[in-house]
Amino acid sequence: MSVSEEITLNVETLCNELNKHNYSYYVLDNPSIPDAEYDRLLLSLKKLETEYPSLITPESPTQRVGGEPLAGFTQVSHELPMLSLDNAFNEEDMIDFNRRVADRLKLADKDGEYENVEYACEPKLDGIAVSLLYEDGILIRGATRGDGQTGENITENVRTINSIPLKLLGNDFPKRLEVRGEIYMPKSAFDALNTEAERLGNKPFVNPRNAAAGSLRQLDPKITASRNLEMCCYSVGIVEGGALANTHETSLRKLNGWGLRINAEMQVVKGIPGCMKYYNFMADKRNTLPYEIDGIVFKVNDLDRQVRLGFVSKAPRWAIAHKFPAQEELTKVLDVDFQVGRTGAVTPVARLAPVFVGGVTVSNATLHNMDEIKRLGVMIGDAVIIRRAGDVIPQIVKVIEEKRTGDVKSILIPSHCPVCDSEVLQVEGEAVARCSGGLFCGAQRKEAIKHFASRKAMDIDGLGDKLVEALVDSGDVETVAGLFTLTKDQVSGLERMADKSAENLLRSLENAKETTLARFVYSLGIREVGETTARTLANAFGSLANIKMASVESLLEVPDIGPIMANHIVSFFEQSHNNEIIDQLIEAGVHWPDVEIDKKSQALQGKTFVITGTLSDMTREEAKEQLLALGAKVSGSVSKKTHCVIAGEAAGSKLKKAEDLGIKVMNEKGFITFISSFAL
Ligand code: 5U1
Repeated sequence: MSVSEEITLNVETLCNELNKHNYSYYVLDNPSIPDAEYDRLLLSLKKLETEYPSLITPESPTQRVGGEPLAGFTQVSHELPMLSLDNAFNEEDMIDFNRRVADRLKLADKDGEYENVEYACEPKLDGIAVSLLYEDGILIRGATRGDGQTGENITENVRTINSIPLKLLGNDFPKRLEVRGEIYMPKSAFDALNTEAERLGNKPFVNPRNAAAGSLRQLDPKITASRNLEMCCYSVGIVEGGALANTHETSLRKLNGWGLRINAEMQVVKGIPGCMKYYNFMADKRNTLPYEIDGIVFKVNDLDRQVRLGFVSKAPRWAIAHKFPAQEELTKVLDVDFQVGRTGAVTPVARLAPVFVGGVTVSNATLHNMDEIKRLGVMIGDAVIIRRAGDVIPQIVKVIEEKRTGDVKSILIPSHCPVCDSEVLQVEGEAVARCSGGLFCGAQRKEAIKHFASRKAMDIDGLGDKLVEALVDSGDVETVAGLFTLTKDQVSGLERMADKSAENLLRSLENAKETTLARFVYSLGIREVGETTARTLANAFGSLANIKMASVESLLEVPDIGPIMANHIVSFFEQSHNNEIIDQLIEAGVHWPDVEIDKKSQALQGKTFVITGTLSDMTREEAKEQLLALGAKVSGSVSKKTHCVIAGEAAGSKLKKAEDLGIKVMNEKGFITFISSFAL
């Protein structure tokens, strides 16, 4: 049956329209239509293609995942070698690099001063380098870098990556265009993949880079398709039958216009001062980015200059990667101790041979629980890779089994608490083992008091961890209520406690007596009840008496409270010793106003806000309090789920992301007006 021109046109129009929406969604992070509408268009295209299979083209959005798994990967010979980068590890290396560039370009004036060379800079993604070849705008081949000369043909797999266009947009692209960049796994996709691996009892991936590599080297493209990989382009190889631009930056912007993703953090700076400023800025931002980076790449921006500089060995003279301090290092497990937490959880902690990682010297790493020890297969004496990213506590990510000698020891959970000698129990179905000593256990008592005194709980100024430990060890304080019967003599009798500090502590204790219901509930340390849940409980029930009386059923009616939490809350208030301590606290003068249960506390229920930049009339914490009081959620990062961003002075990437995603933005003045409207 010959297909009418009208139908052919319909199919073409649908393909083009869907490809444009893909671009808005996956490359620009700025969806142009609702998901449901996209699905409807895709369905229409699928229907037409099923009816008229001759109209199916390889670049149709229905054709991202092909047919059968491959038998193996064929080799690809790169027409132009895929270069690697030289590394710089400090400012001195960067100064040397800049001097080499300036000398070769003969930029020094008669006094030997250099002009400030323009550099394009962007994060160095921790992924897999790949090449994409487009002919007449159609993706015809994807290949790994391999050794730079020969890589593997991974066309079927790259086709499944949504941020890689199967067909370029527009019509001013070169006839043959080879685009190079990094395929990577975003942190969120990595976390989801490992959570699923754990659920299925499979071995998790060590880091997003390994996960991306493993996902790309799948013979079955359907598996690659399920891994949520992304691609970011950073250079070109073959350019025939058309031109790019005069600078690296504008060339990348052209690629972006043709539908390819480039890094939103790219900037052009001048000289080493500009490079170092950018490097430090990104080092601070590194852990908030949605992907892993291991340094910054600086490239001479002027493309003529790049040609004049050329390359040596396998690396260009016009580019350098300034690496961040490694976040993973090799070390040895010297021993394992067991710590007892506030809820009695007995946590194994690895004592490590000290190692410099992520910018600090690390000698301990939590092992979480016995399941984690089993999962890692770690033993005392093992060589391990440890990872410390930002402020996250160091983790052991992998045991290097090849380095294991005969001299290793198994890690066994103690049968009795290392602090109070009570039995350690493992509750069926729970990964955590717990000391059964309850408040009899000195460790649990100390942790409960530290939590009670902490800033988001009763906020007792001057009552730090060391002081709590001293007060419990001396026997002056046994429970949180005991804090309020402390005398000046007792406090000043402690080692290194001056009279003045003792007076200050007693004053802080007096001040802390005036609190809020939410803080008080949080300070009790009920399992699973964090700061936000405590606030939710206070807003939903209004008084401590109501919370105490609440049944599991009524708790379950409160948003965000699930069955586990509800059971913990009910059983906490069923225990007479908890009620005795609450009574003692109230008797000692701890008090709070009840909360009026009204619609106000639910006004922003289900809405997520992000606060960014500097506010002048209030702190960000105060703005957060106001939003939480109205039932809103306050998040640290902007996503498609964010309802509104409150942007103060000098708001940066979060504001930009909100604007890119089309999310509502309020300045501080607007926010004050908005919040005041709920006070009526
Ligand atoms: N951001 C970025 N990563 N990266 C890696 N740019 C960049 N350039 C590279 C490599 C290997 O090579 C250039 C020589 C094109």
